[in-house]
Amino acid sequence: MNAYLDISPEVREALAAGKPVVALESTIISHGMPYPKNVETALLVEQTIRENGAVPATIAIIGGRLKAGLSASEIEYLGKAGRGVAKASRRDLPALVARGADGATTVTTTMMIAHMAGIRIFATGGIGGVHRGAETSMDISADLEELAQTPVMVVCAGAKSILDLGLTLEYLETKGVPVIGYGTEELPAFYTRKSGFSVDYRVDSPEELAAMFKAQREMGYRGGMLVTNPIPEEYAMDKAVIDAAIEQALKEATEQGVHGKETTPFLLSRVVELTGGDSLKSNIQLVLNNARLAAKTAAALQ
Ligand code: PSU
Ligand code: MN
Repeated sequence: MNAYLDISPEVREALAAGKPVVALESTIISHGMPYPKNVETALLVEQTIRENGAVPATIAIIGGRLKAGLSASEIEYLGKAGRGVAKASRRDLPALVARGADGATTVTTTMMIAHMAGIRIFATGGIGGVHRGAETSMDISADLEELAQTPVMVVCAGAKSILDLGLTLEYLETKGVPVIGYGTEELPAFYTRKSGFSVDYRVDSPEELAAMFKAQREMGYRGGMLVTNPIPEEYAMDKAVIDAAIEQALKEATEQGVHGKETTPFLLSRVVELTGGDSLKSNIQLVLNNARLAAKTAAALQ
């Protein structure tokens, strides 16, 4: 057992009993949505996981401890602190742990800690990827490398077009990460159901997702699997509206010289502001939709 890891009693019992468990990230709470909607959403996502037959394990770093399974007051704390909590990627864990600090886990570190705890499925909103202009900035999210090396299934709503979606798919192909479309042949673009890019395989049931993941594991693959689940039609945004907000946010980021780990949180919060909260409603609904699919797939895997 990892000396730095705390698994909550509920999650520990579920894992020991072979019950389905779904991991959830905390960067989406501290950096991805404004308070108090972030806390309400995080708790609603946990409830949705339970209603669909699995146990939620929200992941974060608190006081230097790697946590799998948070209490409601820990979620409230992370949501209220917002951007005051460090965004923790793979390179940050040694410093945060040694210093006894707090950290909001990204897709990367949530996969790492889920795997340490023995959790195989993780639901979130969107993943990081290859940024637009990466051919000069070299800004490529560590999420892609983590998918290549950590055996966790990540259920998301695709990726936002703040990224270069074509290059993101090329990178995943090079790294051998299967990209699955749930009920679609097309990669969803987070706020919208379509991106113009194809996924590798279309799957139409949680059972088939579980079978693919099981085959990947039993063949001894090192890496994970990316499941992209389109936002429900009724909550999808108008493509022209969201594209305009993203272009504006990208322009401001360039003008203000935003770079490094600040780029993604800056773009996400500007898009929310520029769409006057509409994008936040879509964001919440797509996360709930992913939580349902992840819980059913975790149950199918047991
Ligand atoms: N994309 C989203 N919502 C998010 C993130 C990305 O649509 O909340 C967060 C996730 O935690 C993801 C991280 O792992 O941002 C990626 O950051 P970066 O691009 O700096 O790797
Ligand atoms: Mn980056």
